[in-house]
Amino acid sequence: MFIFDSKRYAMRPDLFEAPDYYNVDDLLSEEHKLVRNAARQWVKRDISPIIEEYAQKAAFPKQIIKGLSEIGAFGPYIPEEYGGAGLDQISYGLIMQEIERGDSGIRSTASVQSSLVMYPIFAYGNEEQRKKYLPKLASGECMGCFGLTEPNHGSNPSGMETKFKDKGDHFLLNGAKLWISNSPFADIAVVWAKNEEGRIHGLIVERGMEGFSTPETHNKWSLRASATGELIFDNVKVPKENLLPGKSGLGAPLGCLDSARYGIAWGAIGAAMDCYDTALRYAKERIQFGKPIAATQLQQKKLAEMITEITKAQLLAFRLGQLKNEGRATTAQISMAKRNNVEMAIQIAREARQVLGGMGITGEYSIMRHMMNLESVITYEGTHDIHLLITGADITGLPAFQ
Ligand code: TGC
Ligand code: FAD
Repeated sequence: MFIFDSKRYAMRPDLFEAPDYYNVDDLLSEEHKLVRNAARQWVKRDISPIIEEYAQKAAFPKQIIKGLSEIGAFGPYIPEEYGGAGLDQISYGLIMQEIERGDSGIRSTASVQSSLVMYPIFAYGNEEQRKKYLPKLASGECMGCFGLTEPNHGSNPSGMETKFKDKGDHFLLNGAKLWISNSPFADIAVVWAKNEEGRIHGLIVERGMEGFSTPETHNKWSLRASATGELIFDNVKVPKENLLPGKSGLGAPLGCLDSARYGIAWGAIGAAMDCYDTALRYAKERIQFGKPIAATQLQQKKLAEMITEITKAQLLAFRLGQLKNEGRATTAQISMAKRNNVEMAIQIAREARQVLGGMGITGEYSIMRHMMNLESVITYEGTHDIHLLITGADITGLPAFQ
C-alpha cells in the first residue's frame, strides 16, 4: 500500500507510456523515432528523478546541460558543421515534446538556446560569429539567453527603449530587459536594441562586459526549475563585431520567435501526454464506491476528451512540421498551433489534477507542476490573446493590435 510522505521531494517512479491513439508514429521516419526515443529515455533517467526537488527549491539543475547537448536539444536543426545536430523540424519538435514531458522549464532552456540564441547567430550572424559561438552553444559549454521583453514593452516589443550609440570603435548600450529565461547563468545574451535612427538590431553581449548585470527574478509559482532574470545595460561597451549584420527591424527577433513558438507547439503536447498518462493510470487504480474511478462515466468523459485533444494537437504539430520542413509554414500557422496546443495542455492539466483528487495537488505527481508551468507557457512567446490577434489579422487582413 502506498503511504503518502509529505516530506519527500521525489516524484513517484516514472511509468510514462506515450499515448498514440491515431498511430502518428506510423508517420515518423526511423530517424525521428530514434531521436525521440533517445530524448524520452534521457528524460526518464535524468529529469524525472530530480525535477520535483529542483522545482520545489526553485533552482535550475545545471548538471543536465551536458545531457541536453547529447540528445541534440541545443540546435537540433543547426547544420553539423556548426556543431548542431543537422536534424529536420519534426525531430526538433519531437525533442521539445519529450523534454517538456519532463518539465516545461527544462524545455525552455533548450528552446532559448536553440531558437533564440543559436538561430539568430546562424541566420543573421556572419561566418566569424557562427564559428565563434555556435559549436560552444551546441555543446553547452556556452549558454545563451534572448533579450526582447522590457519592463514597459511585452506584447508590443516595437516600443522598446533599450538603445545603442555608435561611439566610433564600439557601441554604447543602455537599457533593461525583463523576464529573460536563463539570464542568471547565461554566458552571452542576444539583445535587441534600437540604434540612433530607431532601427532594431541584434547585439551579442557577453557576461563580464562592464556595466552588464543579470539579477535573478525570484518568487515565481511557475517554471520554478528554470532560471529567469533581468538584463541591465549601464553604458555597456559592445565591440562592433558583436552586431548581427544579416537582418534588422522587428522582423529579426520575430523570425526567431517563429522557430521557438513552433517548438512550444510540440512541447505542450509532452506536458499534456504526461498529465493524461498519469490520470489514466491513477483512475484505473483508485477504488471508490467499490470500483475503479475509471469505471465511472464522469472520469471517462474527462479521459476521453483528453486523448481526443492530444490526438488533434499531435496531428496539428505533425502537419506544421511538414510545412516547416518545406519552408512553407507561416507565422500565423505557427501562432495557431502554439495557441491551440498550449491551451489544450493547460485544460488537460486542470482536468487531470481533478482526476487525482487531493493527491493531484502534491509533488508526488507531476500534474500540478505542469499546470503551473503552463501558466508561463501560455504567456511567453506571445500571449494567448496575441496569437488569437495574429490569426485574426491573417484571416481578415485587418490587424487589431492597437
Ligand atoms: P508588425 O507590423 O506586424 O511587424 C513588424 C515587422 O516584422 C515583420 N514580421 C515578421 N518577420 C519575420 N517573422 C515574423 N514572424 C514576423 N512577423 C512580423 C513584419 O512584416 C514587419 O516588417 P516590416 O518590414 O514591414 O517592418 O509588428 P507589430 O509591432 O504590429 O507587432 C505585431 C505583434 C504584436 C504580433 C508582435 O509584436 C508580437 O508577436 N508580439 C508578442 C511579443 C512576443 O512574442 N514576445 C516574446 C518574447 S521572447 C519570449 O517570450 C521567450 S520565452 C522562451 C522560453 O523560455 O521558452
Ligand atoms: P503585457 O504585454 O503587458 O500583456 C498583459 C495582458 O494584456 C495579456 O493578457 C495580454 O494578452 C494583453 N494584451 C496585450 N496587448 C493586447 C492587445 N493589443 N489586445 C488585447 N490584449 C492585449 N521575454 C524575452 O524577451 N526573453 C525571454 O527569455 C523570456 N522568458 C520568459 C520567461 C517567463 C517565465 C515569462 C513569464 C516571460 C518570459 N518572457 C521572455 C516575456 C514574455 O514574452 C512576456 O511576458 C509576454 O510577451 C507578455 O508580455 P507582458 O508580460 O509584458 O504582458
